Amino acid sequence: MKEPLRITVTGAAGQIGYAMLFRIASGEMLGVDQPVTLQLLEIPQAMNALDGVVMELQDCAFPLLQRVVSTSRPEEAFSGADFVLLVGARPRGPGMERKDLLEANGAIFTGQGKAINDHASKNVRVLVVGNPANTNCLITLQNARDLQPEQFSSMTILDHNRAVAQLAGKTGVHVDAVHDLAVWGNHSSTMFPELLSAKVGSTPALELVDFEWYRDKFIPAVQQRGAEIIRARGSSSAASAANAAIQHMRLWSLGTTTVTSMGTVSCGEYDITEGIVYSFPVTCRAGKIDIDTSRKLDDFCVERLRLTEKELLEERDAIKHLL
Ligand code: NAX
Repeated sequence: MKEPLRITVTGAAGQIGYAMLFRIASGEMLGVDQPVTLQLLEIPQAMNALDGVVMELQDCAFPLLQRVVSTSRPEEAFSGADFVLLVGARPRGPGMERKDLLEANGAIFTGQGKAINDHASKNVRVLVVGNPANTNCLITLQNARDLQPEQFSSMTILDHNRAVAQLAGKTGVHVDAVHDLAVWGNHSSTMFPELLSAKVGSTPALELVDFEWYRDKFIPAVQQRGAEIIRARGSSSAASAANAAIQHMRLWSLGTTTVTSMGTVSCGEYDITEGIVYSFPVTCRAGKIDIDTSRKLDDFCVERLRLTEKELLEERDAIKHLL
């Protein structure tokens, strides 16, 4: 039997948390031979709801689940953590400007970055899901001074999966046939789902779809998919987001077989400003995220890459006092 690994989930009583914890405990994230301890963080007002979630976890009698810790104290939640999923965040309230949202979340992720630095395993891997995810990730890694920036990533695999599904639907193939697609930049309406390198089977995607569909239908559909789900469901995507977070951590720790998309700190790849957290095409091996630097980009792509970079630079400017 392997030693249990400690997995921290923040916002554990929220809707993504609820869709995620049972799958992690059943082995879908780290494998069916890997015992886990769940360390769940919530704000004090949500501890009652979290107690209910813990009871349900107990009632599943999961063979891999060694222990569940539920707490509102970050130092306890991050203690010895091997994997951290930062899901809890302040939602945008009525009349709240983007700047206010950045500020409110800035305070949360500053504190959590410091607590991760001081209490988690030195080899911890941290995924930021809570929005604005890229900039929250930047704040977290900047406040975890003793850890490496490569230990932090933000989630865009949900956007990647949405793009794969749209292209597969349009070309009438199963999602398995779509390869080498990538989502670039910010997890926001400026993200750029790119098809120039994408293939359907062995055929370049842009030989199968019109450029007008790509520009005017596909890109906006992926960018606006979250809002479309809110309109239909009355609340934001939860099961697909939880699925993406589990997939992100599994690929990061166990490795990829094809290119996917993850937010990671830029070292100037594709001339993207160094130090910001930007979604790139990536592969993972031996627990490391490697940016695929081999892509050819045309003017259309470069313009889109710049647009979403500009938004991230504005976000960074708005919270620069926290870095
Ligand atoms: P919910 O509002 O259902 O749950 C959030 C939970 O976080 C709540 O239970 C709340 O009490 C808790 N929380 C708030 N502040 C906290 C803190 N300081 N420490 C610990 N817990 C705290 O939201 P949910 O639908 O679960 O979404 C969570 C976050 O994911 C949101 O920020 C959302 O915008 C973001 N998303 C990100 C996605 C991505 O692709 N990166 C997609 C899905 C999702 O929209």
